[in-house]
Amino acid sequence: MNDLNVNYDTSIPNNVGLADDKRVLKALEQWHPGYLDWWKTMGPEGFQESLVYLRTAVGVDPKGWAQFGYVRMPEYRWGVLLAPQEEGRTIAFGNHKGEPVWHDIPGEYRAMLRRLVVIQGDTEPASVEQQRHLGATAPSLYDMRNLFQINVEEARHLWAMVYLLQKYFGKDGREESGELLRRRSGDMDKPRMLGAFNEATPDWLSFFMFTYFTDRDGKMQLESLAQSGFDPLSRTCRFMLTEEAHHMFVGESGISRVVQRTCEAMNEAGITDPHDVEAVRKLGVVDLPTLQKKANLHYSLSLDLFGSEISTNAANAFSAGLKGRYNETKIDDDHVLTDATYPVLKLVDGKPTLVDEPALTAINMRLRDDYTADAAKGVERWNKVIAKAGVDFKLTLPHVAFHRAIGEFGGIDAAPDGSVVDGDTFKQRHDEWLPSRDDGDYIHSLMHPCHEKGAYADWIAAPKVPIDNKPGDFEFVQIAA
Ligand code: BYC
Ligand code: FE
Ligand code: FE
Repeated sequence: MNDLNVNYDTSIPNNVGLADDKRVLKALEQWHPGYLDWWKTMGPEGFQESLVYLRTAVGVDPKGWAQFGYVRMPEYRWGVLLAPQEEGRTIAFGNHKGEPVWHDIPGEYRAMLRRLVVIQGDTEPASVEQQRHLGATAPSLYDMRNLFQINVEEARHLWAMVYLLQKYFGKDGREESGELLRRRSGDMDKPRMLGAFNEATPDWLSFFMFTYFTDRDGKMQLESLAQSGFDPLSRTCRFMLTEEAHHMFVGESGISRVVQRTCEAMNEAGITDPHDVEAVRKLGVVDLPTLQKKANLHYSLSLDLFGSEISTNAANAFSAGLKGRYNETKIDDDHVLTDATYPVLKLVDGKPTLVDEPALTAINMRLRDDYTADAAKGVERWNKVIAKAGVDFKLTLPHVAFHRAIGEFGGIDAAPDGSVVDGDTFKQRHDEWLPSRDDGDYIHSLMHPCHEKGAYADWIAAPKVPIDNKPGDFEFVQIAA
């Protein structure tokens, strides 16, 4: 079978030869009804009967894998898609560097791999649960389509991890696949595994910030797992990354459109002080200081997803050849890191200070640094929109010590500039640094649905880049009565 094409003849579309792999096909078919149940109860609220203009993967060739068409979400063909196998691929890092990649689970690393796959799998349905209420307040049909596209793809990412669990982890894998459908974002008793995935996504600003900042953690983690010596994991992550690009685009362009609309409204009204929040809010747009606070929140929550700066888990996964660094093969070093060091930001005498640490245990720190550099680029593009409009304001990323729950700065309070403050000061200034209840109420007041073809809510500009070359007034969702 040509693994560039997806086989749609089996009940589960795939390019992994499921038709000839009866055991795994059966296991997935048994898991499927529970999955659909989850989708119907925890997936997008409403709109399940609506026709959504979605892309579906028909191949894994980066040049032409997508086909667009109207689909009812529960009928979306979730499938198992792996990037094509690379002949002769070898492990690029760690103690097995240079050895051929594994096509089956290396027994000694089974537990470590299972943990990585389960954590990755857990985030995917969590994000769908977090976003399930947003359809009702979509600022346009275009935005609603993007939301649902992301939701079906995150759900497909769950399939991707469940395939690995079912194929390679036997009974444990079956149990973990069931648990992935049982945990719930934000649930007191059965929460999702990582912090950020139990937070609310209460409005569309949070949605855009989440897809910009948190999906970008997804990108970095998937890039690291794409380096894996366990080839099926590497191949599945490589295909997931092609979908991830759109998620981050939705976030970046979403915020950019909000910024643009705000600046336009300010200019039309002759408001020159972006900090005059009251005046800007009278225009029915999102004031830039509130946008900054939303960014502070979602960036800091996302930083926690990198784990502790110093981590033996990360060192072990690296040495085992299971999880590499971002762009591992392009890094100019020995890829084993026995003697190398890496500068880690630590709290020294009450101040964040760079300290050289063994590079092996600093793998999480390095990935977080790469993430920050990547995240900063979009912020610069937002600032260009602001500058072009002649508004005197700059969005910034807060210091990594700000508002952290995990790692070196988890136990302290810091201001957005990284200076350590006492708990009372943090409480007093909380509403300057993070979205306040008042900010939440105001944003909530803007969240009215805009479901007419080609129309956009007043607080967001129309998009510049179309989807599938369709014009802005295309009926991206045919809403069922
Ligand atoms: N919340 O050694 P440590 C995505 C736990 S997003 C709660 O410092 P390690 C997506 C940790 O589990 C990408 N707990 O960290 C985005 C450990 O507990 P145990 C998801 C946390 O293991 C948008 C203990 O603290 N993929 O795809 O080096 C929409 C000590 O851990 C947190 C992955 O994350 C936290 N934030 O690194 C949809 C990749 N952080 O085991 C999808 C797989 C740490 O001692 N996961 N802990 O009980 C990993 O590579 C690693 O597990 C982590 C943590 C990077 C998450
Ligand atoms: Fe994902
Ligand atoms: Fe994503």
